[in-house]
Amino acid sequence: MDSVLLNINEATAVITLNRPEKFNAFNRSMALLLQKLLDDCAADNNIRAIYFTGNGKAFCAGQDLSELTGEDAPGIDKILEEHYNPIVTRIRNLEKPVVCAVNGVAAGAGANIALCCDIVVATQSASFIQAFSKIGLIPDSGGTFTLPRLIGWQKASALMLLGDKVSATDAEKYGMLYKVFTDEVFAAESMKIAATLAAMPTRALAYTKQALNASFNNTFEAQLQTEDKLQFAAAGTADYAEGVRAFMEKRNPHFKGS
Ligand code: LHQ
Repeated sequence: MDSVLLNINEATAVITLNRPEKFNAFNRSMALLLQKLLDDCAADNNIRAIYFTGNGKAFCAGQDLSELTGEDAPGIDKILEEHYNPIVTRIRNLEKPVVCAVNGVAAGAGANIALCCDIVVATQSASFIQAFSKIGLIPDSGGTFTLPRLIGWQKASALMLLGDKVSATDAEKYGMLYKVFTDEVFAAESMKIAATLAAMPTRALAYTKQALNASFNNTFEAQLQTEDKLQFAAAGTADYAEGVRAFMEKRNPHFKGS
C-alpha cells in the first residue's frame, strides 16, 4: 500500500498520509511521494482545493525515528533540505487552498507541516506536540516561523522549549486552528470546507494566499503595492466577471477557477 494516497473527489484532491502503524511518521520515500503528489495537484487544473489528512489514530508523528539509526541513515542536513523544506514550501506556494484536517496527534515535523496549511481544522481528540526538544533537536519545517506568527512569541516559545502536548481545544483557543469538530462530525465538516473552497474563484484564492505569504515580511506600503498588483490580476479573471454578473442578476455565481 502506498505511504501517501491521492484520491480525487470532484474538484477536491484528498491527500492521506498512510503509514498508520507508524503514526504516519515520514520515511524518505514517503516524504518524496508527498512532494510528488503536491506537484500533481499543482499541475492538474481540475483540482481546485486540497484536503490533507492522516489515516488511523494519528495525523503524523514527524520524522520516522527508526530511519535515523540505520546504517544508511540520511544526514540531518539532507532530511531538512530534501524532505521537509520542499514539502512546506510546496504547500505555501501551491496556487490552491490546502485544508489540513488533523485527525489525531500531530508531532514534530507533522505538527509544523499541518500548521503551514491554509486552513487547519482538527478533531476534538487530536493534539499537537513540538516534540523536537524531547530528542535534542530544534523545531523545523518552518515551525519557528509559523507558530510565533499564529499564537505569539511567548506561547510559541514555551511550547517549543517544553514540548508540551496541546489539545485541539486549546490549540483553537490559542489561534493555531480555525475550528475543532467533535469526532463524530469531523470528517464530514472538514471535507465540507474543502468542497466549498473547490467551488470558489480559485485564482482569487491563490492571489489571497500570495498576499498573505508576502505580508509576513513586507512593510505596510509594500503590502499595499502587493495588494494592488494582485487585485489587478484577480480583476482580470473570468471568475471575477462571473462574480459581479451573478450579484447583479441576484443568482448564485458559477465559478470555473479561471
Ligand atoms: C513512531 C514515531 C516516530 C517512528 C510514533 N517514528 N515510530 C527533522 C530533522 C532531522 C531529523 C529528525 O527529524 C526531523 C523532524 C522531526 O519530526 S523530529 C521529531 C520526530 N518525532 C517525534 O519525536 C515524535 C515521537 N513520537 C511520540 O512522541 C509519540 O509516539 C506520539 C506523541 C506521537 C504519540 O504518542 P502515543 O499516542 O503514546 O503513541 P506511541 O508512542 O505508543 O506510538 C504509537 C506507535 O507509533 C508506536 O509503535 P509501536 O510499534 O510501539 O506500537 C511508536 O513507536 C510509533 N511511532 N512516533 N516519530
